[in-house]
Amino acid sequence: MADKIYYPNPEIVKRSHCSSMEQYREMHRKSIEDPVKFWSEIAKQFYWETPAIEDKYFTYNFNVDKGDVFIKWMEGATTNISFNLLDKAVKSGHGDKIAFYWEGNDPEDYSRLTYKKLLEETCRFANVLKSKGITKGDRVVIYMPNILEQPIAMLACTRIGAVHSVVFAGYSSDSLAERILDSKAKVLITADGVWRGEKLLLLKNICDEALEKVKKQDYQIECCIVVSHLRRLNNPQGRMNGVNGTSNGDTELTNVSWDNDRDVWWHDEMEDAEPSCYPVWLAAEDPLFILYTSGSTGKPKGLLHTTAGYMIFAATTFKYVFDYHPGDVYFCTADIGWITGHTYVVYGPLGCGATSVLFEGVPFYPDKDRFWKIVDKYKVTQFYTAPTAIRSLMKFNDDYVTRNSLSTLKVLGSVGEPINTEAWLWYYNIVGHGKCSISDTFFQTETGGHVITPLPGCTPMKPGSATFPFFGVLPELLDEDGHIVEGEGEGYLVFRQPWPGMMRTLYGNHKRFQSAYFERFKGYYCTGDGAKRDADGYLWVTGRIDDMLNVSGHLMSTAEVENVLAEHSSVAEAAVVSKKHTVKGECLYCFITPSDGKTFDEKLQIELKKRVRERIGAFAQPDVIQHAPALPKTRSGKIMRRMLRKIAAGEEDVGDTTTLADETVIKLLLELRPKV
Ligand code: 6R9
Repeated sequence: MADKIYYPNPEIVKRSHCSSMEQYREMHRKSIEDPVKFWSEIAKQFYWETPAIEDKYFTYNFNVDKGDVFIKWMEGATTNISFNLLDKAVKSGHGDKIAFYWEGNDPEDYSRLTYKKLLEETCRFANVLKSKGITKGDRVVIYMPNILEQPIAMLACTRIGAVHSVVFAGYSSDSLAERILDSKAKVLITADGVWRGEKLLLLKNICDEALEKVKKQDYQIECCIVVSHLRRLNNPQGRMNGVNGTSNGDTELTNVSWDNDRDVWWHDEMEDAEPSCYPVWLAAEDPLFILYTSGSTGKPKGLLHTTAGYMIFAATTFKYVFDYHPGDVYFCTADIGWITGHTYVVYGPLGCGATSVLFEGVPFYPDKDRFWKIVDKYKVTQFYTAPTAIRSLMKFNDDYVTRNSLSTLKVLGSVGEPINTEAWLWYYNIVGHGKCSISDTFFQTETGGHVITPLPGCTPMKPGSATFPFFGVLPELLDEDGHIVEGEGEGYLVFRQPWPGMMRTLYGNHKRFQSAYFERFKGYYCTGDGAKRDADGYLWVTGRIDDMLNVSGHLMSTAEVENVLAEHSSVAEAAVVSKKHTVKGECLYCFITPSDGKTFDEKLQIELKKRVRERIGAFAQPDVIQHAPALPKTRSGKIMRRMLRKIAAGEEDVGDTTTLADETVIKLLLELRPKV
C-alpha cells in the first residue's frame, strides 16, 4: 500500500462543502446516530406533496432470522422526482440554465438543453407514454445511446410513475430479450443507431432481433418508440447509414426495418404532444427503476430502486463527493445504461440543478485526447471516469493531455474497480496537474450511490484507497465466521444499516434478494467485495470475492459466460476464470472441454468468442480460450477454480491438489497452456 498521503489543495478546501476531517467525522457521526434527523434536514430542500410520518421516517430489518428483509425511508411522504429536478429549477428562475451539453461522437455534432426545455420535453414524452397506455407501475425498457432523449425518456417515466428499466446499449439482443421478459415491459424505447468511434451500431435492428426472441417466449411488447438519431447528425459520415453506404439526407433511414403495428418514430409522436403534464405524486417507496446487474448464478438480477430515498441520496452524494457549486460544469463519461450513469449523469446532477456534459462517443475518437478536448471546450470543473479508461489513455504520450489546458478542473472522480497506484498518480499529476482532488468512489448498482469515498475538500488521499464511508453508511469488515475485524485487517465488506439510496428488492424475487445479499452474514448487507483497513483506518476495496469478474468496469459472472460457452455443440464443459489485464483490469480466461474430448481448433475458438459477444455483449469477449481435455474437480464434482486461476495467471504451482479426483489433470492443463 502506498503510504504517501496527498492533501487537498487549499483552493479546493476553501470553497468546499465539507472542509475538514473534523467536520466530516461530526457529520458522519450524526448521520449514523440519528439518521432520521440527518436526512430529514436534507429532505427539506425537496418538494413533498405530503410529508413523511415522523415516527415512520426510517424502518428496516437486515436480519433474515427476524423476518423478511425490508428497507423503508420516509413512509407517508409523496413526491415526484421530475418535479423536484425540473419544475423546481424553472420556478426558481433557473429555467435558462443549461442542464446538459450534448457532445456527439463526432466533434461537429453537439447541442444543449436548458432546464426549461428539458421540462417541456419530459412532459411531452410523458404524454406520449400516456397515449400508449402507460400508467403508474408499468415498466418501460430503454435501450439507447448517450443522447438527450435518454434522460428525457427516464424523466418522463418518473413524471407518470412508470418504472424505467434501462438496458445498456452494448448488450446483445439475447440480453435485451431476457431483460424485457423479466420485467414484462410494455414499451421499448430505442434509437435507429449510434456511432461509437468509427463503428456504427444499428440499435433498432438489435431491438428487432430481441423482440423476435421475446415473441417466441409468448410475450409481446405493445410499442417500440424509435429516435431517428443518425439522420440528424451534422457530420455527413454520421448521416450515412453505413450499411449500403447511401446518405439519407433528411429522409428516414431506408433500411431500418419497421413493424407498422408496433413501431413509431419519436419525432412523429412528439410533434403534437402537449408540453405540460401534471406530475403523478408517488409514495416514497414506489418503484423508480429497475437496473439489471450480473448475478453469480448467471441469471441477471433486476435491482429495484425506489423514489424518495434514491432521490435525496443521489443529490447529496453528488453535492459532497464532487463538491458541486453553482456555476460548475460537470462531466461524467459513463454510459447512462450503468448505475453510474443513472445516479451521476441523470439524477444526482439534476437534483442539484447542475450543468453536465453528456458524451456519446469514445475516448479515442477522433483522437486520443477527446476527453481533454471536451474538458477544455466546456470548461469542465469535475471530471468522472473509470480506471480502465485512465489506464488505456496513459499508454499514450502525455502530450495528448498536456497540449490541452485542463486548468478549470478541480475534482477528478474514479469508479468501477480499484484504481492502481500508477493510474492514480498519472490521473493526479498529468490530468490534474497535482492540484485536483481525486474521488475514488466505491459503490454498486445495489448501493444506488457512493458509499465509500473521499470528499474533495477534506479527505487526505492515499492512491488506491476509497478511504471512508459516506454519510449514513456504516461499513464493517467480517472474517469467514462473521466476526467483526477491528482495526487493521482484511475481510468481507458489509454494511450494518441501510442508507436512503440502497436497493429495496430484486424485481419479482424477494427471496433471491435475501439469499444473495443477507444470508451469508446475518444482520448485514454483504457487498460481495473484499476490503482491507490500514493502520490509519483507510478502507481499500480489493475486489470481488464471489464468482464475479470485473472487465473494464463491467461486472459479469463466470456462470453466465460458462452457460453461453457450454451451449455450443462442440463443448462438453466450460470453466471461466479471471486473469489480470493491464488495461481492462481483468479479462476472461476460458477452459474448454470439447465434446469429443479432442477437437479443439482455431475455428472453435473464434466461434466461441463470437458467441459470447453475440449472447452477452462485446465487452464480455474472452481473451483466452484454452483446451482442457478435463477440468480439475473434487471428488464431489466441484470445479476447483482457484487452481484454474493460477494456471491462467501463468503460475506453475497451483497449490494443494490432493482433494482432486484426478491430480494428473493439472499437469495436462499446464502443458496445454497457450503462450500469451
Ligand atoms: C458503480 C459500479 C460494482 C462493483 C463493486 C466493486 C467494483 C466499483 C469501485 C470498485 C474498488 C472502487 N467497484 N467501484 N472497486 N474501488 N472505487 O461500478 O457498479 O457495475 O454494480 O459494480 O464494482 O467490485 O462490487 P457495478
